[in-house]
Amino acid sequence: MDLEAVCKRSALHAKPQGLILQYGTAGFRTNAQHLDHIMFRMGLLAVLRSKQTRSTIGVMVTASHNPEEDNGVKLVDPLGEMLAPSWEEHATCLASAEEQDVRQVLAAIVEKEAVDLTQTAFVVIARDTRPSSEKLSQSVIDGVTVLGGQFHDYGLLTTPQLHYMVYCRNSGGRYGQATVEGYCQKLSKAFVDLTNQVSCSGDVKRSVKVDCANGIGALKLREMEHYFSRGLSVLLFNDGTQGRLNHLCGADFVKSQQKPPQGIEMKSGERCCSFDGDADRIVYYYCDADGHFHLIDGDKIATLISSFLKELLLEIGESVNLGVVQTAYANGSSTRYLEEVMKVPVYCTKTGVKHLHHKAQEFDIGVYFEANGHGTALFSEAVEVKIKRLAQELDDGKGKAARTLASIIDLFNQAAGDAISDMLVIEAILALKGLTVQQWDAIYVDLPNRQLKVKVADRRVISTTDAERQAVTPPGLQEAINDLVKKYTLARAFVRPSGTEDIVRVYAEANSQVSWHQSIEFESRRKT
Ligand code: 16G
Ligand code: ZN
Repeated sequence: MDLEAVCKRSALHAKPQGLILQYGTAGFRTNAQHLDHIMFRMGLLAVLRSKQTRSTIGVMVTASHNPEEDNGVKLVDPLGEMLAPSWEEHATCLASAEEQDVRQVLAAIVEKEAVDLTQTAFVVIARDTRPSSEKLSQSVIDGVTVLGGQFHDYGLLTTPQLHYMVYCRNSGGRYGQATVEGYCQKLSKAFVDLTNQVSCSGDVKRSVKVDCANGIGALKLREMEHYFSRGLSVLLFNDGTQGRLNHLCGADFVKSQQKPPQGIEMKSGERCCSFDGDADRIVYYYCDADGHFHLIDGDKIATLISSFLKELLLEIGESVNLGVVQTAYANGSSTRYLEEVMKVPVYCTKTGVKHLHHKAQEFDIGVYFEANGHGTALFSEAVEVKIKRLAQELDDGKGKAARTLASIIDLFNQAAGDAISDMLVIEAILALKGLTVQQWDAIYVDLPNRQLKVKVADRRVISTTDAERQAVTPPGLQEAINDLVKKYTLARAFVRPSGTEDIVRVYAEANSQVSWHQSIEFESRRKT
């Protein structure tokens, strides 16, 4: 490692004095103007991680659903997963080091992680459509090359596409071809195989309206739609030709505001969905005949998917351990429906994809979704091999179910939650089951809920346990929440510090939106 050269080059990507940023839930994120040094240093770190794991490492330049002027970066580990927690700490240390300390911090990481510097390194890079992304990804490349790493720049990709490329490269082609074409072909073949099973009794072609948040999702759907257009037509809105990225549109806007995005025309009963800015989240919605808006979030997506998988497994007659992973934000109705009606075990983890992904890996089939629409399904290698064998061997009803399941397995992006892949899975399941969007929505009724952001002086005074559902500190907080919650039926509430913003998030749900005071008033009026 030529530290002299590294330091010289680092000075060209100088860190603003005193600026401290943390590798948060989804990497570094802030205003794009403050990120040049972070990008360069993440290029350096990716090389070290690649040497240590002897694998290809990914670097994605994006700030997902955040405003257009922001940007961010995250590293992708060998199996397409989020960076390991110990390396998140190294990332924070390296990013916070003053210029003169960079050399020392690098050396410390090499020593602590026993990085063999003689190993070769390979890094793949991609970026979203933000105006700042291209220059920032050049800074990543600068960091990679100064440490002697080799790289491939994919240019514009969705975040889950980059995760997919990393996984493909490190699985020796077993998972798929590490090209955009390989990705499009794998998913489209699976989708067309599935939708070909649906009887074509003069059916009008299925279609879905997609709000692309003015981001990369539009470009990538356009690139791919001709591969599957026989089975589905996608009508793109907010495709980036006019509006600003994530502005009044996209999955995060729709989920948090519980209203349709601007720029989409909705007719009653039409299926619509929204991606976020880097296309790793999706939510569905529709308007009913009275013009009321209905949101179908990650919880209902997880329910549709896990119910379908469970039905297929029953038909095939294989006993496979299937579990669903959620976070504290999952609507209580979804958890109850999965546990009590579907008899599927449900687990709760902390917020952040890495926690859900990790838990889901413990099952033969693990379905995980955050209520905000990030999620996928993971299949153990043993299950995948078994199902694909049964799909070839069996010729009866069981064989048909096995072939359906085999295609569904191929349709999921098992490296990360992926709006495009999830959309195709959902569209295939709805088509195969002959469900309308209203019928899907009617599986269960969401408990009314609210989520608020509260600005506080220091959010770190709040610490939590039990997958963020209980506050440990400050003293008295949890007791106060308990006192309120016990006044209501099916009520739940929690408070946690955000991992991505300098705020505290407050969540509450109950079987009615009527407050305790209102209901007491109502009761006493009724009696008089
Ligand atoms: C990030 C996370 C997401 C989380 C959200 C809010 C990833 C890839 N994304 O978008 O999982 O729900 O932040 O987190 O991990 P927060 O409530 O801690 O701010
Ligand atoms: Zn995202």
